[in-house]
Parts: sequence; C-alpha cells; structure tokens
Amino acid sequence: LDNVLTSDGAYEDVKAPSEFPRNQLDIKEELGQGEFGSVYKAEAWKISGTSGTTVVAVKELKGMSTAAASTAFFRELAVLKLLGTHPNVVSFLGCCTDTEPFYLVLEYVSGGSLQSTLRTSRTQQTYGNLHGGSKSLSSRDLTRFAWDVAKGMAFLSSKKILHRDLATRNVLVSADRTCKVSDFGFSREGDEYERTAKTRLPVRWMAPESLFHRKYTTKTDVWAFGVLLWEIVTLGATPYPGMSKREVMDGVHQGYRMDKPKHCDQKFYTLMLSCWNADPARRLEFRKIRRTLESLMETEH
Ligand code: ACK
Repeated sequence: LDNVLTSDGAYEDVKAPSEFPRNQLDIKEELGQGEFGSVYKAEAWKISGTSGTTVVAVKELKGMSTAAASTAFFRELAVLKLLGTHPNVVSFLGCCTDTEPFYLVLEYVSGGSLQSTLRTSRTQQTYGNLHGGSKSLSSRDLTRFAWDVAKGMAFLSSKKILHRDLATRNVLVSADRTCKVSDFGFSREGDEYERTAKTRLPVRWMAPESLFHRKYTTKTDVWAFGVLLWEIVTLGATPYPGMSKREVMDGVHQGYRMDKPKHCDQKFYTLMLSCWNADPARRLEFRKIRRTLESLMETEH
C-alpha cells in the first residue's frame, strides 16, 4: 500500500490526519451487509477531535488487496477526506487502513434507509392525511425527503463527486427525519475492486449511457435521482414494475419512461421526466433541481 501512496504524493499528504487507531474502535452489532462487506455499529474513542465515545458506523472493506483495487480505493478516500461536511451527506470520520480488513468510520444515522422508511409508512396506523397512500407521511414530508437528497447531491456534485448508485436504499434517515446521502464514491463501474466484490448493476436506476457505454457523469446521477423521486412518490416501490431488467434496458433504450404514478403531483412528474432526458446535456443540474424542490416546498403546506 505504501507503494501506491508514494507513487502520488497528493494521496500521501492527506493520509495521515484521518487514519484512526483500530484499538480505539469498539465494534458492536452488525447493521447489515453493504456493497463491500458488513456494516457495524461501533463506539469510537476520541474521534474527530471529540472527547469520550461517539457512536459511529463502521464499514468493512474487503477485497482491497490488489494494487488496482487499492489505488482506486485510496483515490476515493483522498476525495472523501477533502469533502467537508454537509447536513444531507453522511459524514466521513476516519479510516483504518494499516492492515486488512480496511474500515471506513462514518457518522451513525439511526433511522434506517429512506427505502424502509417509505415502505413501513404504508402500513403505519396514524391519524391524519392520506397523501400518496401513506398514513404517516404527508406529501410535504415526501417533498422534503426529495429536497434533502437534492441538497446533498448538489453538494457532492459541486465537489465533483459522483455517487454512481443513488437510490432510496442508499439514503439514510436521521432521528429528526433528515435524509443523508450515503454510500457514495466507492462504486466505480469497471474498477477491479468492484468486480471482486461481485456487485450487481443497479439497472433500474441507470441512465442509457451507463447501461450501454459504461459512462458515468453527474448527469447519470441526475437520471438516478429521477428514479429516486419515483420511489419516493410510490412509497418505495421497485421501479419499472412488472418489467424484467432486460425489458427495462430495451425500454429505456427505445425511449420508454415510467408513467406518472397515482397521487403524483404533475410538477413532481415533470421534474422526473427532466431527469430522464435521453440527452444527458439536457437533464437538469442538481442546483436547479434543488431550487425547484425548494419552491415546491413553499407552495405545499
Ligand atoms: O437500511 P439499514 O438499516 O441502514 O441497513 C443498512 C446496513 O447498514 C447495510 O448498508 C446500515 N448503514 C449503512 N451506513 C450506515 C450509517 N452511516 N449509519 C447507520 N446505519 C448505516 C444501512
């Protein structure tokens, strides 16, 4: 690994400050399986300038031992270290990269994924409104979720970070119901470490140029954001219902787009469609999407 780092001084420079001593991590229960291995809840002693213990999430990264995989990994890590914090993005707190397994230490977000929040809201028995078929989430709540994700993505894209797997399963919800974009930066199509991790491609969230030319840009994240809007409005349904992945690929290629879901506001649907323009250059930018959702928040009560 040192060879990888010394081949480019820039990565070396940013390595030191975020390396966190493993023996200051007390790993507790497994939260689930992530893209590269398990995700754990843990307690960190004196992390990021804090005193005492902080509850954190620890991501185990397997299969980082080949040279190509480590190069890609450290390049992404260098970006994460420079990222800074944003309320709608899961914060990076440190890493353990002295030996395998590598760990990423992240802000702990207690409310589970946006996907599960949406899905459980379908059956929750609460008083009040019936927007979008949810008994516990109002249409304003749903717009706010979309707005939060748009703010996080506007921040990431301003830092030139691609997500590559934006979907409600990769957005976490905090105790105060703020959405935080998670799992970004480490799923680069075509990189060796992804192949060794046997990831499956998120076909239903992928833009045509990613599906057919393996091309990833901030505009392919915008496409995925459009699909995420559809997931929000349908309270966590699987996109392109009733279609196989092959049918989705052929359909998208030929210009097929999902219909306006029931309960979906026309302005929301127009926003989705503008994320799904066949021409990436004509898709909206995240800054514009954020502003559009901001104004939808103002008109909705
Ligand atoms: O949907 P979940 O409860 O939220 O289950 C998955 C699991 O780990 C595998 O990804 C959870 N998870 C991932 N990152 C974090 C985090 N930063 N804070 C809390 N839970 C997390 C995720």
